[in-house]
Amino acid sequence: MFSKAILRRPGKSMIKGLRSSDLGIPDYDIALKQHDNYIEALRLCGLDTIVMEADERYPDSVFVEDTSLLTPFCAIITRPGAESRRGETESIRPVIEEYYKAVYEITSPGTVDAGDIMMVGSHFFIGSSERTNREGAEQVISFLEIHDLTGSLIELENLLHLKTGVSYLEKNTLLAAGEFLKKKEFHSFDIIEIDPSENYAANCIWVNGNVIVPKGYPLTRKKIEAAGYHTLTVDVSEFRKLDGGLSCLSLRF
Ligand code: CIR
Repeated sequence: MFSKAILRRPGKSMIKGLRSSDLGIPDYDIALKQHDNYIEALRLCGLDTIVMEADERYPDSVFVEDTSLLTPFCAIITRPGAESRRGETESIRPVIEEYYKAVYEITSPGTVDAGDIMMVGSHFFIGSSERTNREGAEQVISFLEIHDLTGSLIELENLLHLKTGVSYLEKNTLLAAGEFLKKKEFHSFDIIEIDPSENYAANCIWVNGNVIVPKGYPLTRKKIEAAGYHTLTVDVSEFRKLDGGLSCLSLRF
């Protein structure tokens, strides 16, 4: 169970955020409303929300998930793979230090975006991607092992981050799309398969028995409900334009 979430408000500079799609530039006012609704959904799931002010220096800083990995026993501040995002970690550190005694940090030449890390109980799957390199992943694993946690690497073929295509919904259940449907590492899980027309919805978040699903993906929502979960939906269309999903917008712990 989670009790808290850390978030950062989107800044006006988000319109200059990194993006690989042709979905257009996000509308800042709509993004703010969507962010309000996202915070509300987390609260409805029982979380206390710690909301940092926007940081206009970093257009992608609303995607706070990438800046740290929060586990039950320790926190790891990352070293984001994109040069333009490196400075985002500086202001997250004091917030995390309020809640964690054991805080580690990834150092050069390691790079890690925590959107590449999926927690499954005491094991952490780490996507090896354009943002997360082997050196960074090995540093993560060595910090986890200090606390009797484990980690393993998983190669990504096409996606930005591991959790762009797979989400753990507890109860040994994965929500998975595309390249993750056939990964040998995931054979022992019950898999809820994402219809290719709804690939974006592979990034959902489990929060205390509920699953938050992006608005506009009815097939996925139905499948998750059929698997016995209560769902909530939040529209995150403006964050999608920057390749961001539901998980990227908070650090839940
Ligand atoms: C980026 O390219 O870094 C941002 N525009 C999107 C980050 C999304 N984060 C995530 O999937 N964990």
